[in-house]
Amino acid sequence: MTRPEAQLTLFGAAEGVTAHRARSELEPGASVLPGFATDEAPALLAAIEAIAQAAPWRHMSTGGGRRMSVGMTNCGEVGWVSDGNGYRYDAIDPATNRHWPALPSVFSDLAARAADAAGFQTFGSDACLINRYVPGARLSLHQDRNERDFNEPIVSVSLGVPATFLWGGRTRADRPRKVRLEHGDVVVWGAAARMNFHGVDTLRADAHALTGNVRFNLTLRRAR
Ligand code: MD3
Ligand code: FE
Repeated sequence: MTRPEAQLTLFGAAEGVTAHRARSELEPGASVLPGFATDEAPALLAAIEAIAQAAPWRHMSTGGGRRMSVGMTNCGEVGWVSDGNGYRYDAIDPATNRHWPALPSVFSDLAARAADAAGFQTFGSDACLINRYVPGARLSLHQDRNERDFNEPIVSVSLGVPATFLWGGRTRADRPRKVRLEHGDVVVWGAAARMNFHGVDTLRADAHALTGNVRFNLTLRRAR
């Protein structure tokens, strides 16, 4: 949703280092909210740590049977899993045979506020995929198509080491644009942008005060 008057609004921490980066739309439906999650980052990171205690990091297999370099876990009603039988959302964590940990309100509240700021006033998340990148990890170009309703946006939160996000087009052949995503940045992906191909370039060795050499990415979704 394009709201020209909002383009001048600064989001995120009032005195934060990202305050000079204005909100922007990558294209209609994809809104970047620089630093929107910076204040909550310590609480988000603590929640990630607790979730990973109950549902450990794992490297899932792609459809082709290759081990993904990104470590993953989930929280919420269902979690995204990939195991060679394909990709799906499952209420049970195959690594523990238990339900995934609950979606913390610090995740779902943040996602609702970000979606609202981007023009999606009714978004309620029920699942969160948590990605963990160490130096050398990457996520190849893909679409997110396992969710039930593609009219619902996805809210992503970047934490820790910055990454080069690859923003593709409607087909795999469209050459991706490079977008730097930094600690605290939130992006809301919906409407016309929801089915675009996207990925993450190989993470370089770097250090962040709160995460060391790691980048985390949360994607808050309405899966069901
Ligand atoms: C655009 N994660 O988990 S977040 C993913 O940084 C994923 O870990 C990346 O792609 C990461 O599926 C990128 C940005 C993102 C997430 C979901 C999208 C962009 C999207 C869904 C549709 C369009
Ligand atoms: Fe994705």
